[in-house]
Amino acid sequence: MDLLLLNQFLKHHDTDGELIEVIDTLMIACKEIAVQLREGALAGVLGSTDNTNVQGETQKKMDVIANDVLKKVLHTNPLVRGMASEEEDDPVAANEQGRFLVTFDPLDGSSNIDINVSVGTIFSILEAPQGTKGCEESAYLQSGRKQVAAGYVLYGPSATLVLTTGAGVNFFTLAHTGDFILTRENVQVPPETKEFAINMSNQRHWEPAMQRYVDDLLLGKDGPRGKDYNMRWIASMVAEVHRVLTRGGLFTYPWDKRAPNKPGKLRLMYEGNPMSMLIEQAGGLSTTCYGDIMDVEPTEIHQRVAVALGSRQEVEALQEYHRDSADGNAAQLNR
Ligand code: P6P
Repeated sequence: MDLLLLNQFLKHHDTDGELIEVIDTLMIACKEIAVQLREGALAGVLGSTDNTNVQGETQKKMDVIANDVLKKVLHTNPLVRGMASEEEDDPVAANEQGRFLVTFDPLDGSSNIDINVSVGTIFSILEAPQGTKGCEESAYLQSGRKQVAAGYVLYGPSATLVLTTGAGVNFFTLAHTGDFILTRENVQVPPETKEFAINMSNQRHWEPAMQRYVDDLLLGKDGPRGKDYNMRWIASMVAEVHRVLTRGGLFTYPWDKRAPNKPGKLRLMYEGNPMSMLIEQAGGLSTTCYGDIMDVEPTEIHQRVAVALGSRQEVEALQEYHRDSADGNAAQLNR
């Protein structure tokens, strides 16, 4: 594989020039976030603030720093009309004539920062509808099928950009030179897996179909699935999805009865949709358990969604358990 810089790769693949400019701007912000994270305790960026965000979650110092960096840097690009962030109650207007809208989770998995476990910035890029303003929620309420690009920067042992512009998924590793360099091209999710990721402590809250599905995984080769499975749970969606893209697997955060009126915990616009575009572009599936996530028509910017994504054959098996199940629940609201 040629040593290709991000910009060279995108131009070589005839990516829309203005889209490349927005991706470049996002990477300026992510490189700054990576620097702050690397400094960690030395820069005094660990720990929490006294604030809670619109999600009702305590904001980590790095949540606020990452959000501020992304807002500041994206404002400098006239192509950005506005942005919606997990850390902002309302969308933020940037440049009135901008062509694009950007949604992001500035630092997914931030509960892991203080224990030095991988976190990441997840982003989704949409075209701004004619005549809308960057501060109008309605401008962002587009299904995942309308995304023109999606990706994340995983801040792990290496900082890695995983990106799709609708023509496959590619990995770019951040070099000491400050360049993102192509390190994996046209990534494909293996169709089969023996690895699943779910927070088992919620087992008693799941709908029966999910309980039956996981019970059968745990029966291993003696059960109906006929093979032994391994389990992972990092509590950082961006790290779980990276594992799934890298070696296959199934990641799920399903609906549960702790919040029966919410379809799930994860957010559609800046977690579910961008991750679903990546997974589908890499040959996997991404579902609410009752329908494709990217077919969900959003009604509010911070709405939540049940998520089950990864290796095609495993997601199809999970869907079978739900198809057979008569006991519906809030998750079915997002068929
Ligand atoms: P729990 C992180 O807060 C996050 O939004 C995802 O990145 C992660 O998969 C999930 O929540 C973890 O949730 O309930 O296991 O802490």
